[in-house]
Amino acid sequence: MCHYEKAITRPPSDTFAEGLTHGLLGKPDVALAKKQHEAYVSALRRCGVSVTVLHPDNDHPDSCFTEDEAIVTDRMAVIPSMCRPSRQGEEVRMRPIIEAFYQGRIEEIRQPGTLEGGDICRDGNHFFIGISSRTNEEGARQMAAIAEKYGFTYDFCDIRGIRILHLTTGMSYIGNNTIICCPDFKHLPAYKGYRVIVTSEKEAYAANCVRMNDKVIMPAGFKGTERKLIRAGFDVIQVPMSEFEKQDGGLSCLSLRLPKRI
Ligand code: CIR
Repeated sequence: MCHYEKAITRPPSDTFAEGLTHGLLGKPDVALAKKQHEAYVSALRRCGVSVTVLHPDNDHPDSCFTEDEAIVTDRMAVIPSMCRPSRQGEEVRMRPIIEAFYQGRIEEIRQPGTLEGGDICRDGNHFFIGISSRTNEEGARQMAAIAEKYGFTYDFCDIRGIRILHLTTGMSYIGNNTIICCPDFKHLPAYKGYRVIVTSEKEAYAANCVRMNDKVIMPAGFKGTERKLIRAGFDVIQVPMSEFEKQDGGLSCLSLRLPKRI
């Protein structure tokens, strides 16, 4: 499991409630979202990570979901090609921040490819590349070629037809050869050889969590999943996520996590 040293986050802006959402959970409370974001940053710091907190971006209501704005590894970073018009431009603002860390080792996904960072999950040397309503086949192919160029392996995970936004909405790699996923993802062929923890349908939201050094950060309020993680030997920290869930965002979506040795 790689060690993480830094994370990049951006708090929700005053326009947060205008972001994209399926809308079934109601309007988010922006003030509460800002508080929950502070708790999230504290949780990352508790894991020994130095956290950069960027200025909120009122022009992009979904810009607190920084995971979608870049793919960062120990070898290179990839600037994605955002699919939805209201999110286009977020990756442009993130680029110089990433460039400061990667000094030239930057690749990009080009149109007609689309790819959002939330469709990328990584286990060390191996990428799971989601093909979804946001990441098209061309974007996924470009990402696979970049992965190979830097010595990574990959599997495609086609989640079209499953009503889940991004790959990481429904799965996380949490170290110790273990994947946690929602019931809809439990038969993905790419999971062969992994230990798989499946959440209940009711707790599907908790399949999005983050392994940060020796801890797993998960959303608060999912008792069954918490028990499963503890039983599997993980040390769990919980963070309230209700206002981000209303905007279809999971816990991993709120940060870019930079491994040591970049
Ligand atoms: C969107 O629909 O783009 C945002 N409201 C939520 C993005 C969540 N990001 C993620 O799953 N990686």
